[in-house]
Amino acid sequence: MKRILSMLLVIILITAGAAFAEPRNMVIGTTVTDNISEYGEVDRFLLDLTGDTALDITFEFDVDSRYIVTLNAIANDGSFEKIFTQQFLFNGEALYDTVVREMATLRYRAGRYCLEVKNPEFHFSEKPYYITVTGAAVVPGAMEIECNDRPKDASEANMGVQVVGSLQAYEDVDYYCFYMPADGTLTIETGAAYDNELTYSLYEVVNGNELSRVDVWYLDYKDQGLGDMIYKTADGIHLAAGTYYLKVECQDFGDFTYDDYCFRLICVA
Ligand SMILES: [Ca+2]
Ligand SMILES: [Ca+2]
Repeated sequence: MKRILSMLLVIILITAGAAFAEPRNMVIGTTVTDNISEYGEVDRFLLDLTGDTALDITFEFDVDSRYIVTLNAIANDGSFEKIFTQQFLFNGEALYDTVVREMATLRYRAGRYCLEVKNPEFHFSEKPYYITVTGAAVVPGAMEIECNDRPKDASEANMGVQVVGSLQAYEDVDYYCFYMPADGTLTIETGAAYDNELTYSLYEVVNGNELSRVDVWYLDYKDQGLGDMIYKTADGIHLAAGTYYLKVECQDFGDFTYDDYCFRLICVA
C-alpha cells in the first residue's frame, strides 16, 4: 500500500511538473520539441532578440491535435503583453501523420519574448510538436517593425524603397511614417498575395501632434496574378512637403492572409 501511495505521489509530481514547467530557452536557427500531454498544460519558450529581427516560425504538429500558439513581449517588470496568436488545426486528408504550417513573418524590435503553446480544448495528444525559428536582421525603412499598431510606434518608410510587412492577425494594424521631400503627387504602388482585401489610409499631421485623414484606398487583390504577388496602384494624390503617416490594415469583414504585403511610395514633384 505504501509503495502504491508513493508511486501515486511520484505520478502527481510528474504531471504537476509538466503543467507548470519552467520556460525553456529557444535559440534562433534551432528546433524545439515538446508535447501537451494533459489538459491545461502550457509550454513556454523564451526568445531573446538582440536586434530588430524578422522571425520565421514553422510549427509542425500531429494531424489529430490542435494548438494555440501565442507570442508575448516581456516587459521590464516581467509582465507579458500578448502580441500575436495563431490557432493550428488540420481538417483535411493527410499524407503524413504530421503537418507543417508557417506563421506570418514577424518583424519585431529587439527584446525578450515568450512563445506559449497550449491546447484549445481536449484535442491534445501526447505526440510531439516541433517549432523551428529562423531570423534575419530587419532592414530599417524597408520593413515594418512591430509593434507598430499606434502612430507613435510607426515603422519608418523611405520614399522610393519597397517596404514589406505582414498582417499577423485580422486585427493587426501597421502604421508607417514617411517624409514627402517636396510638394508633388504621391503614388503608392502596393502588392499583396491573392485574396487579400487591404485598406490604406493616409494621414497628415495637424496642430502639431494630431493626425487627420487625407485619403483612403480600399484595395482588393482578388485578380489572378502571374507571380506570388498581385499589384495595385493607389490613385495619386497631391501633397505638400512634410511628414505623413500611412496605415495598412485588413478591410472591415475583408479577407487577409498571413503572407507579406508590400508598398512603394513614389513622389513626383
Ligand atoms: Ca504587421
Ligand atoms: Ca502592427
